[in-house]
Amino acid sequence: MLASISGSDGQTIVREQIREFRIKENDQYTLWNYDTPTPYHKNLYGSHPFYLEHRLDTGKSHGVFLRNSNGMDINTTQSSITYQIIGGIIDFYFFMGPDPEMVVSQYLDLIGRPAVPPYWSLGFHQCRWGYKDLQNLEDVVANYSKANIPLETIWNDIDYMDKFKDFTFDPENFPVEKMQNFVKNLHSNNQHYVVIVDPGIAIDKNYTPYTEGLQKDVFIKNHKGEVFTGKVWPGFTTYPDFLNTDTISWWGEQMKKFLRMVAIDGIWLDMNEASNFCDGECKTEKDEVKLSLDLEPDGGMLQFDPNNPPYAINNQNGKYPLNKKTLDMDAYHHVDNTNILVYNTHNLYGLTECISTRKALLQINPDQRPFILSRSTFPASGVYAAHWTGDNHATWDDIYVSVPDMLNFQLFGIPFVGSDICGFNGDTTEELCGRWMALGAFYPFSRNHNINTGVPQEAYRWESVASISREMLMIRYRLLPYLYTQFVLANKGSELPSHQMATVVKPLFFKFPKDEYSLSVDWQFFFGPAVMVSQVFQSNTNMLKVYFPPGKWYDWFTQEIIISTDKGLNKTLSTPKDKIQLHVLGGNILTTQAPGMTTTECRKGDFSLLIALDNSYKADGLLYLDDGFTINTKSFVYIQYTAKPDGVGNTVIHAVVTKKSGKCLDLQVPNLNTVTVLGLKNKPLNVEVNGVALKTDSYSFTKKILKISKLTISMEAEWNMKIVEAK
Ligand code: MIG
Repeated sequence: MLASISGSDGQTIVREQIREFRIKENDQYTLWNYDTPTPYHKNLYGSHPFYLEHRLDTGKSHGVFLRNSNGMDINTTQSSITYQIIGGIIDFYFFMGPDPEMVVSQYLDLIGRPAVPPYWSLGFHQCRWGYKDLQNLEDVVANYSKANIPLETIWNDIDYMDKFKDFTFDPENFPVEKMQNFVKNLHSNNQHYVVIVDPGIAIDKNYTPYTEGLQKDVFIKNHKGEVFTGKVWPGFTTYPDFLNTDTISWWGEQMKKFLRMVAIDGIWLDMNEASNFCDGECKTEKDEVKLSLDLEPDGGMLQFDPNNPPYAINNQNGKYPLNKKTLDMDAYHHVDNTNILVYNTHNLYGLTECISTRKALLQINPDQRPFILSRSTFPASGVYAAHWTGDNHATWDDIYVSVPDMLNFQLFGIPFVGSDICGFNGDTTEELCGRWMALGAFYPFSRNHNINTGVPQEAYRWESVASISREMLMIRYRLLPYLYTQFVLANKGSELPSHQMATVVKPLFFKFPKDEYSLSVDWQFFFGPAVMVSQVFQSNTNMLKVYFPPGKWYDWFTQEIIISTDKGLNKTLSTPKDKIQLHVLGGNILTTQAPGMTTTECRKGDFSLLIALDNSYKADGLLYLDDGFTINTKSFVYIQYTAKPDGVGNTVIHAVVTKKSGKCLDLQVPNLNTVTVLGLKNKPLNVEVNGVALKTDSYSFTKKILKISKLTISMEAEWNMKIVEAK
């Protein structure tokens, strides 16, 4: 998986999928989807043969995509990239940008633009492996509520299943009737429920997903034409052949029965690399430890052992056989009377499972945006699913790498991404978990999750963590209209030529393509176009060095101005455990909404505008509103805000509203109640809205902050505001 960022002129620096922001020189990147706890510099869950190169001398970027799903090694030198591919087609695409956001947008126009998430899925999620019974789930939900920390969604890992079988509930610990009731209660509190589904289907003649699947012939075959057998959580399993249309309809049927049983809101797809506890086929316990299989070359199709082709890609830095912890490469799919070897499709397994799952969910609820979270990804996965970065560790190193991870996936067209907050493997600590909850409040996908053997790490477990979680999640919730707008813009892309967006969070250099230092920063990021997030990634530290690219900045909490000159500014700021650094970049208009404990409640809050003027006293911003759940809705409100000097010393704010109405907007759109203007040149004398002067008690001007409140401006009609300033 390659993303990339480049250093000085012409020199290509790209980075690997995970843990590294830039591709290094004289290095090797192996693309082969693999299930392993996030390692350093090894092939991982997804493959993205795409890189972006940025050149500082011109401030311009371009992108290169090799559309190929086979295994490959990519080698870099100071001046070249060499692809060593073990099969498939060689189709190269070049994206000319010229700015980084445009490169990504052009790439997404080719592979498919990311889905707009359902609004609720932007809320905070709690998960863990080890919620062992319904009571356990109920306690977690109640504890969140008691602690006054917003919880939008409670998740179940494999614990809910009956003997780890897909589409079942354990009759003892998660009885269906009680689960129905539980989910009904969640829904009446505007909360949600998501469960894990693994691709492996248990081999058991009393299990209908298996027997129906056999009957419909939907499973991948081994080289002898028998159903391929591997081993995962439920024991021996088959693997659905998601390239086959019969499989897609069988999977859809299973999903339909499952969701009729319990009204689950979203599906979490794990183990879809596809992961296998055996190396290739295994039919007995003994096979499980076998390293490589004694394979016959496949009748004329390949003149070599497909698990060990003549060129060995550097699988797991050890040139492991291709079937290591996955299927045999001579297993095959059946597509339109043709057999297609897993050798060629391996990297597509997770993607095709997402496509089938999205199709299934859309058949069940045709008008509703599905929510799917996938571990394995390939170009286009973002069209169907969100992504979490897998099994990280509860370490200071891993909270840091979650930032470059998340930024990489913006380049891959899967902007809805986040890492397991507080860390998956190992025992988290109060201090780390607090820092992580604060950072994770600004992940596009915000979920706390850990392994069953780790210490419990829900946000309410420590008072200090509870308190920072409350505060930071409330900021996230306040910013939901702004966050949601970025997802819509990424989805619409070139439909909005003047605002062609592709990412939801951004590396600093996306906004400052000519600033040298910005290019090196992989520890800070932009949440949307305007809010820069910087967090401490060390134990026992109260001070944080924050880099400010050139411009006018405002502290989110104090609204104090920070001016950074042409060279940029490194400033050390006091950042104790109950704080994170958030700075608004001048030149932006942000729409916020009074927050509540759920996203549903948040949608009822009054709107506010935060107008952060730049050095030339200008700012702009976009807002998109719709019902938040209807797929491809034609009913929306789209607002373009501008603020600028009027030429005679006043500031004029203008909202241009495009409204497509229908009955989709689910509630009365609340009014705009408050406008805050930061960075005015002169003292305001009076404020007019649509030509009518406001009463003087409806605004205040202290510390150069103009706060206008008690407004009742409709979000659905054009308006303007004039701030008459002292000359
Ligand atoms: O073999 O379902 O990445 O999030 O908790 C481990 C149990 C399987 C790996 C996932 C992780 C999940 C775990 N799964």
